[in-house]
Amino acid sequence: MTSTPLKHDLRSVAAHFEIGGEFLEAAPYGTGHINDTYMVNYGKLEAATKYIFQRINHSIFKNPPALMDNVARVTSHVRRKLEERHADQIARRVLTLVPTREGGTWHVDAGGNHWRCYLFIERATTYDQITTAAQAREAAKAFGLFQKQLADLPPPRLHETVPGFHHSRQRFDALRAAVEEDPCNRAAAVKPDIEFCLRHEPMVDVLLALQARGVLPERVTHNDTKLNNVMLDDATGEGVCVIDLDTVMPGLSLYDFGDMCRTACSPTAEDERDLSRVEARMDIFEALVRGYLATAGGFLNPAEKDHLVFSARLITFEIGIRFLTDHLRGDRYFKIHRPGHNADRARVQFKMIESFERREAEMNRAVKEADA
Ligand code: ADP
Ligand code: GN1
Ligand code: MG
Repeated sequence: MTSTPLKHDLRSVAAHFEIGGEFLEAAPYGTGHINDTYMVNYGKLEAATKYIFQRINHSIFKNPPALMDNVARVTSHVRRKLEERHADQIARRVLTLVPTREGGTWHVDAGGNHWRCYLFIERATTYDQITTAAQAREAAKAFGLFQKQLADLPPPRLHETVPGFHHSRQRFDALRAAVEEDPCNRAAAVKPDIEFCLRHEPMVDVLLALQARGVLPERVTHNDTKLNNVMLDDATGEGVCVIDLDTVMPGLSLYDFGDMCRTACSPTAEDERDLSRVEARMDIFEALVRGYLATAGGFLNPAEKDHLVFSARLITFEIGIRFLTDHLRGDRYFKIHRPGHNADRARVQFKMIESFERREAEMNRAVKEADA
């Protein structure tokens, strides 16, 4: 583990949680763009027990108690389902919140930061890029199963942890406002990217209009199904656990399917600088459709199935818009690791959209065949 001083004092945070044994060490973990995630080891080094600690990013999630209420309800519901069917290794199939010493699910430190702790899921890995169709199928199966497990979540409706999170019209309008204000004088340098967005504007209203007409139903969805939010079993490759539950809330099934395509279909990471490497892989798309329909096909309605291909373009567009907006606003939302990082990320999304557009007929065929 690293010896660089950490941004937070994990030893004192961890003391507030119901964990026995001796605190050994903590280190930053993962490549998420939003929260601060740490792996913390307890016990003896040769037989350490690992935990995941997370500081919830409260400038994005304005109501951490409501968010934690969602997470607790969702994880208990999924756990109950697993218990009912006598599933094996339940602690690896659903996130387990470790309680605080006061019996709550989060701790607020002196700086007003909200912390939570999960059991560490062993012998499984998250991938920023996937290499095989089997990985794509397993990931999509796991996200589809997650939607299915939550289809009968009892009321009340989950809290909207970020209002309008997938409201693509609002995301587009926010981009337009950022272009007009241009607070960091960056718009001129990304003119072709802005023009790309303006040309694609009509896309942003399509699913919202279908939802307003009652054609697409509201469901409980994950809303952030990028590939590194599902853990694949190291031994079997199975999509063993869906993680990063901060955005689980009411949404459209297509938001989840679209984001899987956005992150899995390109052979590159989402911030690749060599755009010639960015393209939509059809073997991966087919595997995503098959995996997703294997678990979600039973409850999706015909309109949802008819828009699977479109959702890949729309969600890729929406996230591209968000990266570009953040670049124009001075990188205040997504963590960046180099200048221009968000603009690079945006361009990968736009390149993917062009590739999805070229392959639309093939993609439609893949859905028809998988749904036959
Ligand atoms: P962010 O919202 O910042 O993306 P995540 O909840 O996705 O945060 O966590 C970041 C990374 O930490 C994940 O991609 C995963 O690799 C790892 N991780 C998160 N929770 C667990 C867990 N319970 N067990 C093992 N690894 C985890
Ligand atoms: C963020 O938290 P993380 O890194 O899994 C973002 C998603 C974006 C994604 C782009 C709460 O996901 O919406 O699609 O980055 N999460 C939030 O990589 O905004
Ligand atoms: Mg994540």
